[in-house]
Amino acid sequence: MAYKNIIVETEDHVTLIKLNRPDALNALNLDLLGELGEALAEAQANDKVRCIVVTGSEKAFAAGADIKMMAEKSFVDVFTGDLFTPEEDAIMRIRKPIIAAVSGYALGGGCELAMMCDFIIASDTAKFGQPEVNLGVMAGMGGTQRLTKLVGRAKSMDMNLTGRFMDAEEAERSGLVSRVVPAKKLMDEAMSAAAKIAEKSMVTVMAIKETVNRAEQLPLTEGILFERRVFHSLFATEDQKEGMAAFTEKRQPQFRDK
Ligand code: CO8
Repeated sequence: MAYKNIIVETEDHVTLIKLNRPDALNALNLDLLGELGEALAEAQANDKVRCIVVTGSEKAFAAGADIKMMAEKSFVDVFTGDLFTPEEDAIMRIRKPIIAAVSGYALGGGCELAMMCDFIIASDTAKFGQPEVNLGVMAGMGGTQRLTKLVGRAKSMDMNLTGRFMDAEEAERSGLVSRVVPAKKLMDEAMSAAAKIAEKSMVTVMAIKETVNRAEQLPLTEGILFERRVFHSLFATEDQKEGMAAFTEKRQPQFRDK
């Protein structure tokens, strides 16, 4: 598939999707988000792909939703057109793991897109923010919800109400990102994390993603029960037999996604 706003490469079981609107700091318009959704769906459908990495440029992961695209829209336009709902749904439907590799600005919809991924690896130049308040609007794709779950109410309120940016060090300390690495090492780190995931059983990996995501939705006892039942169900797989046999035989497991 030929894309205009993203660059997609698949190698060694990992699909790398690079947001590519350099003149607009990767601002998210409907064309870009549509292409992103298609590329993710292709990666989901391709049996060879075992992990996905989404990244931007050195200067910007994405500087937000495209302000120029939104500027003239009315309430009726965005409400009846359900702006960004199908695009968000397309991302959240993906069951394979998605890593966000963030360098530079991840603002507004850019920060929200990073948070829709399963975890964020940031370069030491990364800057996260929900500056929509400066535009007379507010976050619209998770910036008041996912961010609050990740960094807590105080920091989320601070970021959403003042529009201030959070640097990579604060983002790691606050639980928004899983690791921070020097800018030059960002892609190596993200691709090697993806390669590590790609070595595992895809059945197990997808079960883990689904179960961790339940933690945000369910009360603890229900979440623990869901986890226990999924754990039990993995004993129906050949990969469980292989993984445990490999451990006792002191060799590397050969998972077959069965
Ligand atoms: N939308 C459209 N164009 C943008 C955006 C954007 N969000 N951000 C940057 N650009 C464009 C600039 O207009 C400029 O283009 P041009 O040269 O044609 O004027 C080009 O990118 C380079 O930008 P700057 O010259 O401003 O670069 P600087 O290095 O001086 O500044 C900043 C970088 C600080 C990132 C600055 O560009 C900025 O503040 N950008 C806007 C950040 C922002 O407010 N983001 C929130 C947008 S609203 C939003 O995300 C709503 C989310 C809800 C739904 C999400 C769905 C995905």
